[in-house]
Amino acid sequence: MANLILVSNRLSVSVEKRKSKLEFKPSMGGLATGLSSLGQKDRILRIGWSGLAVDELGREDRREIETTLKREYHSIPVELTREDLESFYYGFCNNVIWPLFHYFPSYTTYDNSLWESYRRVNSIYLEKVLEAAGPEDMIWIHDYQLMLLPALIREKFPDAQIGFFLHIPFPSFEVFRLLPWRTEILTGLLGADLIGFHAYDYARHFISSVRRLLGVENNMGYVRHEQRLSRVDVFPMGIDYKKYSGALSNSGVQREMNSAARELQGLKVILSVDRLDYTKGIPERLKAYELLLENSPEYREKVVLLLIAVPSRTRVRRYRALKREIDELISTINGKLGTIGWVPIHYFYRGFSFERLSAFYGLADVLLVTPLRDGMNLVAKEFVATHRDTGGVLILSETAGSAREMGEALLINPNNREEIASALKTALEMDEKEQIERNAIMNERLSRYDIVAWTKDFLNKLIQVREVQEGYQVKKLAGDLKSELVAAYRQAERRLIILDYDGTLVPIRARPQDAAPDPELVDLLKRLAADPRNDVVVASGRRRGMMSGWFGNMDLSLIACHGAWFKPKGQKWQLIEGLNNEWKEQLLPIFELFKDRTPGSTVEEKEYALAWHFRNAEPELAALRAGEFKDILFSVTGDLNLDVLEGKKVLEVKHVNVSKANAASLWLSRENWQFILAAGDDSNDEALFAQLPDTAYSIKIGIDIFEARAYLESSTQLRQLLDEIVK
Ligand code: ADQ
Repeated sequence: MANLILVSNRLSVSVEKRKSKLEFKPSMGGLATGLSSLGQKDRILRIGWSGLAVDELGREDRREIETTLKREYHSIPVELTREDLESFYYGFCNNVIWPLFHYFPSYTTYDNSLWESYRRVNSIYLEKVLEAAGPEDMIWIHDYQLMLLPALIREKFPDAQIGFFLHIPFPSFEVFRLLPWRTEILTGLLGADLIGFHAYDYARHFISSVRRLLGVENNMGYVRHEQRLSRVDVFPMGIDYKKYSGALSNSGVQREMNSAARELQGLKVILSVDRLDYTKGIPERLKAYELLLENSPEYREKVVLLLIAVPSRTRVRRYRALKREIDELISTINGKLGTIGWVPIHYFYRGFSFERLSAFYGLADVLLVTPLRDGMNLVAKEFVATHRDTGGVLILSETAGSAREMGEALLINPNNREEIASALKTALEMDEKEQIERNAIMNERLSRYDIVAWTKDFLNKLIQVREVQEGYQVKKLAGDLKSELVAAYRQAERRLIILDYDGTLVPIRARPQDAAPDPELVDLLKRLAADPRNDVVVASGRRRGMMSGWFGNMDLSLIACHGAWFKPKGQKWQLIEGLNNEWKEQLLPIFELFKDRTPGSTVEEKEYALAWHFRNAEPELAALRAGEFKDILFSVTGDLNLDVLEGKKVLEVKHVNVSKANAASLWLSRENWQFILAAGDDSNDEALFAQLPDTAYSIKIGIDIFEARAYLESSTQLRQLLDEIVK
């Protein structure tokens, strides 16, 4: 097995210096549990920052850190200076990406020097990866601090298996586009074979940004960029389920619970646990609690809010300001509503051990999780797992990733104070049986897709992507298959060559009239046609007039209008039998309607077909309308002997007898060809490929092949092939 290399901003062990002595503090986070389930411990290596600025350490300390981390924790430290941390971590990561990706554009600073630092530090991580990894290793990169790293590694190790997981939301295109360095970030991420997100919406936003900014389409979650296939998929992170679901029977947890319960004196407990961050909606939560106590005085002296905030990013001004705001709000509420025997809010500004935190989970009647945005939120999952067999109500913001999997929680809009207050009331009064039922359903889900399943799922998908990529590699027209084709061509006395035009012999253009054959193509076709053993058919959806204009003076056969018209070489145009046009009158108004509703799209009336082109329309809108239009077309064309054809950014309706496959069959049945080659780029061509004999060479331009025997990546590659055989 190759090694698995895990790269993240921080290592799972953090190093601190106390009284000139180094202390190593491993944190058993969820991911560590997931990885330990894989076994193969000594094949897993971690790369990340240790927690200390390298320029604030002596040479001895640096050496000790490096050797201890390597020996005891299988970890390699990335050395960052104080300046790197200021501009990269506090600067770009936490003042640019973090606020923007959590929909706080007004908190975002667009400073080019911070971006330069982000690029530089990603390269420092790259150096460590190159020192530690071999070209065949599996590399799993975590989170928003390292979004350029996948492409940087790819450049050095083209064959490495690289996975990337984003732990925070990926924002909608309208927000992401604000970033001056948006294209570089997308390109950086697309260096990975697999890009994972917590929720479907984040994956959708990423794909939409890739489409709009790089012009790259996705096909069932696969994105092709610079001849590489990457997969985009959803992996909602799970928790260490065994640990939390068994917490209440853990003796350490029980001890903590007993001592805390004594102090709480029978009050109903509302719990709130987060890092102190503006995305978590803590002030809004406090105000909602205040509203509950004001509107429903009967809860005074009956409930208590335990607010746990873990210090976070305390060097950033905004976080210090938020801390002041929270401190003040708590004193105001406690001062206004408290009594001698009762403090409404107990506030803890520190981290807790697993035992203490689980004791709070276990004691709480309600967990109040109201982030304004949160990639996932594991606290919500940990609480529900702790209450596997007991009551306890989760109130959860609908803008947290975990809300997608926890529909049995009381879901709230975190900006709606009244709604949160009323959810609190519902929670405090909810029948215990109902609480247990809701928790049981959520527990079933949490137990199935826990951190172990999550880790395995991600790594398995990473392996699968490789298989899909290799599958495509096999089907690429290269190596033996290509030599076989060239040899077969040379030996054959009678050859049939059927070539689609747009997207096959020339690249697709925004305006169809711009795609006239260039002198090189004219020369190539003439040379092919000049060999008396060849019958070269150019088969297109274009009109007869245009085809005659472009190719009339060459010794070619032609098929026009997707097969409505055909012209064997040296003869006149002929019409396929059994066509009629009566249906057009009925369908034209629907085509016009969709043209008007989709700015930038056009309707083309052909002799025996109608086409709606949406290449120049706004892509999202066009995709939406195309779906709608297809539905309508399929329902109205069913009994009219019509076919709906989906091309590249075009929907076309034509009589069933009009098809390239149908027209080409006239050539196929005419004689016993010793060599057949057909090339095309869309589903229309695939229908033609399907009816060719097995010995024929059918070539799709583009990787989305179904019937074709092989593919080439571009019209340039096809032209090179034709040039080679005709030489
Ligand atoms: P966070 O923003 O840190 O993580 P979250 O998912 O809630 O948020 O994880 C917090 C973790 O810290 C939990 O496992 C919890 O047990 C622990 N924790 C919280 N308070 C604690 C305390 N007082 N003492 C000790 N431990 C405490 C980012 C994203 C999230 C995403 C995670 C994982 O912002 O959206 O869910 O990564 O991908």
